[in-house]
Amino acid sequence: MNREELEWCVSVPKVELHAHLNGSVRNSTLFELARVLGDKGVIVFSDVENVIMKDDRTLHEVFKLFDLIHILTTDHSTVTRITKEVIEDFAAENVVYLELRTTPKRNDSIGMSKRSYMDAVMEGLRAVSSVDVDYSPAGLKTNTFNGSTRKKMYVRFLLSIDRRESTEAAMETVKLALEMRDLGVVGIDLSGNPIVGNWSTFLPALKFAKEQGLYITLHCGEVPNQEEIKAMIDFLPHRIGHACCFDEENWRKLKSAKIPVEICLTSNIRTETISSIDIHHFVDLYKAKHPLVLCTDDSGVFSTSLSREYNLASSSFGLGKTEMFQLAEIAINFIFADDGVKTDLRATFEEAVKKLN
Ligand code: 6MZ
Repeated sequence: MNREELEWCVSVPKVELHAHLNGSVRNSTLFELARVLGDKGVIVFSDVENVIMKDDRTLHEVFKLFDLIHILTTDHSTVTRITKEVIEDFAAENVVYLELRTTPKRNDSIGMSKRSYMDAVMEGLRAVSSVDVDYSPAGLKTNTFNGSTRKKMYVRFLLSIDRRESTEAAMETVKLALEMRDLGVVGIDLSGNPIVGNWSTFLPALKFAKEQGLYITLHCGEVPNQEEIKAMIDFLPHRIGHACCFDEENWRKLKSAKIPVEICLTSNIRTETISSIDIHHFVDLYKAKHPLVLCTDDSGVFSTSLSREYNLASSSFGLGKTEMFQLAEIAINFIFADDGVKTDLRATFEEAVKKLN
């Protein structure tokens, strides 16, 4: 990776639309948490170390890792800590708008409800100190201190439904999202192990969410389940993630429906969902001018960053700086925030282009 080019990618303002909170935790934090639980005898530290340090994981192994990460990050104060760190990490590489997604978790043994999990997330957001964070749709809620001249970043939340969940649990998440709209929750994501669960289980909750005006993004086509992919496109979500294993017919449907695609290059290669970067569908979608946005997915688990994803796209697909900048800027069109935020972000990019030229 060319250092100068990577630095340029860092300096470009960026929009991150597909980042899972627990997948974006720093390795150093995971080790620290594992050491504490190891000392308490809850886990065996060396087992955790081996799993975290492993570089290539199949999609199946990734979900085993998430179960492990969830053991490490399980209590309220840790959820608060990782949220603060993850937002600050994105801010440090010039992400000016972040849609962070996470699965609200209920854990009766420690008195955690989906709501209290999200409250811990919100506390982490408010604790961010390296940038001013605007997280309210009305622009009223920020962590700004009087007279601050710090950089500003927008953060919005998507609540994820895990494919292991029941219809009732999915509905509870949607209701929570509606309850937390004033706190920056803008939509719902469907994620989790793609070979688990059925589309029909989640459909009632997703339909309700859409009717209530929440935005929807779906993990779609991480495995070649063409029937589910078709049903998902017919649902007309506002965006989809991945779109790796589409057959010709679904590919055609996606393109004609013009549903924006969140592209996660490193994730797709590491999980072997796509066998090699030169055959990645980014190229086809980009050439077809299909709406797409580069994202990290799980920057911790896949040891990447949004700047690295831009750098990878540039080096793999031969895109120059003008194209890369346009790719970053066009992502504004696909965010789930209001027009005021879009206008402000466009101004940020206009300022940046003057400095970069
Ligand atoms: C599907 C994924 C994912 O919600 O606990 N998740 N779901 N495909 C992927 N591609 C690799 N990467 C992450 O963050 C972790 C959760 O996000 C989903 C999984 O449900 C995982 O447990 P949160 O913050």
